[in-house]
Amino acid sequence: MPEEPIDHIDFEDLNKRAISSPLVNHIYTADPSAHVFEGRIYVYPSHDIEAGIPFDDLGSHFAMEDYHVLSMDTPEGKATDHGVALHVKDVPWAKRQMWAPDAACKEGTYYLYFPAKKADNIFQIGVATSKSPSGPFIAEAEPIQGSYSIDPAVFEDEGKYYMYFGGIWGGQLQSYRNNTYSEANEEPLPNEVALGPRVALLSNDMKQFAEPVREIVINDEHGKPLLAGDNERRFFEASWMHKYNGKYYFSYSTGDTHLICYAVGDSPYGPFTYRGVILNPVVGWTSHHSIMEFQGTWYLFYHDSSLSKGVTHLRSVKATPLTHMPDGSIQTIDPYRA
Ligand code: FUB
Repeated sequence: MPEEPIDHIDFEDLNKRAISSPLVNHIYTADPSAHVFEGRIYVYPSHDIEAGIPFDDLGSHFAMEDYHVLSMDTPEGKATDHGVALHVKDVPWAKRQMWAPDAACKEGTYYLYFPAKKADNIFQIGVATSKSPSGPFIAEAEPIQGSYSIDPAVFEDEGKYYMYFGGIWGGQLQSYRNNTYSEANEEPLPNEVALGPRVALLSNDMKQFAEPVREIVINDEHGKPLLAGDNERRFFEASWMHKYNGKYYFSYSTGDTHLICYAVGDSPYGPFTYRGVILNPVVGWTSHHSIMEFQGTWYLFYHDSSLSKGVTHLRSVKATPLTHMPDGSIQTIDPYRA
């Protein structure tokens, strides 16, 4: 993930034009996964730090070591930082890079899902549990069997829990075909079908996959799968799922074109049809979000690098209302006013 040139940005002006402010400014936070638990909003973000690791296209400078949980009464309310919820040193299998997490609740237990690199530098996804939505969380000794890549997002539908995941480039998804890793595997050519995000039903105990991982298909308006060279629409990372009016909305980041897009389908497994852009580019290379309903209003949680004046790996989590239009489309959000 390359650093973008930032010397042309007037941050004082940009912050005046920003449609929302960071939820917290005493730490850097990113990749917000927002949920309503016990009547309160809980946000599970990455905790960005300056680890002094040089930039590269694999995102090695995203060298996060722990997670903090934030909570608030309302999306506009003051956020409480509940402190360290899980540290990499307390995860037996993980060595580095605690990237975008998510959380779920089942029968009074809270599950924190997170990707991290193992000693062999390969990402897997782990789970940790707590009796409180704010943690602290206790990690399982091993990662989820059959998991790979990054950015888990867990979605509950009719009593079943599905995990969506995957990310190309630094997220390593391009190394997998049919759920098997090989360094020889590469991103498809521009005229070939793009790699799809992955999904698997979770087991009853929420700690394993209950079925083989499936690849999700995202089609264009003609029912043809999006191509790898369609950088403005193809999946890159940051899966999220929400349900609206009986339809399944799969949203994601396009990575190198910096958009949050969405695609709509009739099943949690897809296929999904591309529908448009939810969030235009933010300051910073990455874009990552979640979508949540609170007291009848829908919200987009997202991040940008405005607080750090454009440092791509020092981001801040924000929230803004999101509008579903009568035709089922989502109104595109500009993170900064003109
Ligand atoms: O925060 C590290 C990585 O950056 C996330 O896993 C990606 O989604 C991107 O936001």
